[in-house]
Amino acid sequence: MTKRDGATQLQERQALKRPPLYRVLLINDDYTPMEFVVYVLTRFFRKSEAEAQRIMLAVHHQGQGVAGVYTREVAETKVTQVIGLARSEGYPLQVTLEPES
Ligand code: TYC
Repeated sequence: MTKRDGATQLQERQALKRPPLYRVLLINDDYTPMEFVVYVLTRFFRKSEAEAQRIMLAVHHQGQGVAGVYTREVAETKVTQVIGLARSEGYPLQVTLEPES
């Protein structure tokens, strides 16, 4: 059997490796309406109404919570879109990324 060279072996390992994942975190504040946060969770993070309510209340009581887990580009796009919508409505909602592990 033909032995692959070092560069080819490296490419093969990287093709098998999972991409790094990032948590999108919602941060609590005193001004963003609960209804808006629930809407964001259903629209951008594809949560059911019940799950969105649960996550929103967890953030409200605990200060932050996970909206979803995605690859870097997808997570960054969601942060940009959610902050854009929040600001266009005049809300201070903060959304950030953190590496999953
Ligand atoms: N604390 C807000 C309120 O009482 C609701 C809220 C929840 C805001 C989650 C932001 O990420 C948030 N209206």
